[in-house]
Amino acid sequence: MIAPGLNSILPALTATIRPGSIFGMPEQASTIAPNVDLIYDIITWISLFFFVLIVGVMGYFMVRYRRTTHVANTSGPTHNTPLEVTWTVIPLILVIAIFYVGLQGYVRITTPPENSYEIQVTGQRWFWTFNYPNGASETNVLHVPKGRPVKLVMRSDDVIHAVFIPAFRVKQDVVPGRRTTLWFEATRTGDFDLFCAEYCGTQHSQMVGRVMVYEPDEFEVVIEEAARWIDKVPDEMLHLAGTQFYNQCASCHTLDGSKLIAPSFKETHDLFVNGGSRTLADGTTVIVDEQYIRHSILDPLADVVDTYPSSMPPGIGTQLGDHKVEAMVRFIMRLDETAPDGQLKEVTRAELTELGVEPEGE
Ligand code: HEC
Ligand SMILES: [Cu+2]
Repeated sequence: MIAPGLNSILPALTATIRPGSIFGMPEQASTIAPNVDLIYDIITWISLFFFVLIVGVMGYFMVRYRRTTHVANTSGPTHNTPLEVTWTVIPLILVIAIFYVGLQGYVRITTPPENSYEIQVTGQRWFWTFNYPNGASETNVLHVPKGRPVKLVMRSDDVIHAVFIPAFRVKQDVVPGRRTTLWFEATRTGDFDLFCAEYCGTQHSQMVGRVMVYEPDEFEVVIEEAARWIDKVPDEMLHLAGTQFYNQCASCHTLDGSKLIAPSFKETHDLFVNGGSRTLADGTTVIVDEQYIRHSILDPLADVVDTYPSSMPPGIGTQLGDHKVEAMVRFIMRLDETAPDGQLKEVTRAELTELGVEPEGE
């Protein structure tokens, strides 16, 4: 009777026991992921086993020893040495085993291999910047090679953030005034989620990125391209290149005139076009010209617009570098082209580097 039932249950059970698929874990895409899942599964199974055992026995005793008229009321046993030794020693062995496996995993997760590829990560409200050894800088997109250890060296420019890549089973706080590291080795190419896992303000839930994993040779190409594409944009297209960096400003500056914590770029643009001026926090007035816009990006703490907080990240201009700052200045000056009707114009990097080239034979 029992055998056929077991025959169908067991394969189903072993299929779910396979690390990664049980208890709703996401796909496994790093070398550490199977180990993390294994220890998680083991602990959960042990917990489930004892939960069923203890609650089952409790339920049984409740019924078996319920208060009836036929049972004599005697005082219960006070002591049982073999039983007490058993329920102490078995959990002790289990807990020591879990600690041992957990410690091993912890040491592995916190010790990046010597030959790791290093990427600098900056967390800011509310986006991620990834800087590569070759000078490439990407916002919210982390490119990594498959099959090579990658070490993230992370810092925050404002509050505490945390990098969390579920498919890699890694998570690490990013703390102001401190450098934290995190490493992983991706085992599959593809495109995975990256979340900020520390509540960091009103738009915390928007602070999401992607991890793109490539074959090593493809990675080299992608990263070269990421470092050089802006230099290939023809001068007359530079304002459109700004569309690629606007996501670094989007949490504070809108394009359609609505107010977040900073003036909308539409407002700045309109002032620029009409030769308008701004009253600053120190009471002085300044014409909104190209110079003013550039200065506002390069030195956010100077020229603070009246009634606004001076909360623009001070390092943002340095991080962008001259070429991209120039792109942003023109992006704002020509907002009617870069964001017509308050909608960011959709252009790809490939288009930007080819748009300016005259079609051959015409
Ligand atoms: C964390 C919020 C925040 C981010 C991100 C941010 N800014 Fe600002 N920005 C402000 C605030 C607040 C002001 C107004 C106070 C001041 O002038 O410093 C401002 C002012 C400005 C001004 C002057 C606008 C005017 O109308 O006078 C410019 C230009 C500007 N920012 C450009 C940028 C660019 C370009 C980016 C992205 C690369 C950016 N900002 C990212 C908060 C931000
Ligand atoms: Cu965050």
